[in-house]
Amino acid sequence: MKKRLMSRVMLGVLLLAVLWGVGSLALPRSQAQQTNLLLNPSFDLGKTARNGFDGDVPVNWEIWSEGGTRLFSDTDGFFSHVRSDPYSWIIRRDYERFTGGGYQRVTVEEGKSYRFSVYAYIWTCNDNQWSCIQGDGMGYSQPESGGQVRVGLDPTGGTDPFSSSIIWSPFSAPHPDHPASAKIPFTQLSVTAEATGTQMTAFMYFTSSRSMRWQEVHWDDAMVEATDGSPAPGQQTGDSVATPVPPPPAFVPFVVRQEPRPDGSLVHVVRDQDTFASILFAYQELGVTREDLLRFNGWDFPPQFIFIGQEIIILPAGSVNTATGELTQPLESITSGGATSEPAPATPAAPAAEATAAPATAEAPASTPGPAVNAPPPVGSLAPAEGSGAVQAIENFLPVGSNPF
Ligand SMILES: [Ca+2]
Repeated sequence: MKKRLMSRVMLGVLLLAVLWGVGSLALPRSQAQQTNLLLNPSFDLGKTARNGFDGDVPVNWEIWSEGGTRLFSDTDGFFSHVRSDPYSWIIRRDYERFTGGGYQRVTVEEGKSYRFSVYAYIWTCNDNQWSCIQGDGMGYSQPESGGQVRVGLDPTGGTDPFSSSIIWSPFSAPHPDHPASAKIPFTQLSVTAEATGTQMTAFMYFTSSRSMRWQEVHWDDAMVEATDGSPAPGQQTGDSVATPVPPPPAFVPFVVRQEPRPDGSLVHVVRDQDTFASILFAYQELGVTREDLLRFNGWDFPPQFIFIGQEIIILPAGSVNTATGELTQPLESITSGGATSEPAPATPAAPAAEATAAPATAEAPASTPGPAVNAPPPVGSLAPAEGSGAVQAIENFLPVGSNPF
């Protein structure tokens, strides 16, 4: 009798042990589903006003700006601006460069390592007809704003975005090109840090170096999770839904700046592997913008093809001191010399219908502002006319993220 009782007790203990085992096995799985320490990580759970800022801030998040600049903030539900429905977080300021972002503090275990990741894209533009409005069906963000983003973790749980204790990711400049009917691709940023106390703060950081008419950053799908300290996978890589990871800017062939001409103009003769963007980059230190290049050359948008030997006007005659290579007058006076493009006066602006195969070309010099320089050869149609054999077709838009800015 006693023996049987004992065996029943043993069986019960065994059963309990098994159940306990199953329970403890199941526990990590349920914990794994809750590893995101952030509240409202996808910015989808409502919004609230904040003093000193226009619009609303997603609940559970705080907004910051350098110098207390009054930024506009909101949840954005426009379909192409969202990575996870229904909203992303948009922070913007028009006509003025800014530095700002968001943050949230989370409770952590001291000494443990955590990873903060979030998706972002930047949209900065000056060109109301093309980049901002998608006039040719392909809008693009203009990286000449110097707009860039990074993410940080303050292991001490502080809330000052300028604190030296913050561990930052490298800067990234996700300025996408995208067709009007598609979602804009987001790029993931991440950073890992070890907690020095029981709280950590996750920061999103945007900054630009040049004012543009329209400048905004979108954030979506943030996460703070404990890690084992290994390097964060996917750091600085593109969204898997988007195009493959673009080559870093260093792979874009370097364009050598060319000497001014005797009339004080700067004209770039296209060489093998030059691209519109890399040419622009080569002269960027003079302050020349994408818009300037388009205007000086009578283009409405970057040419579909450029050709070896083609002359591209960087600055019109009289702009550059031929001895020193420096500007003879402030760039603003040069670029506004003939006609300003801002209020869309009598500048070219070809109707959208014409802007398909042959990108606004040879006729334009008549309305090209600024002093007339030796007119560049027309970009012409897609079929290269010269039979030199030295003709090189080059794409106008670099793949997402590969602009060398
Ligand atoms: Ca979302």
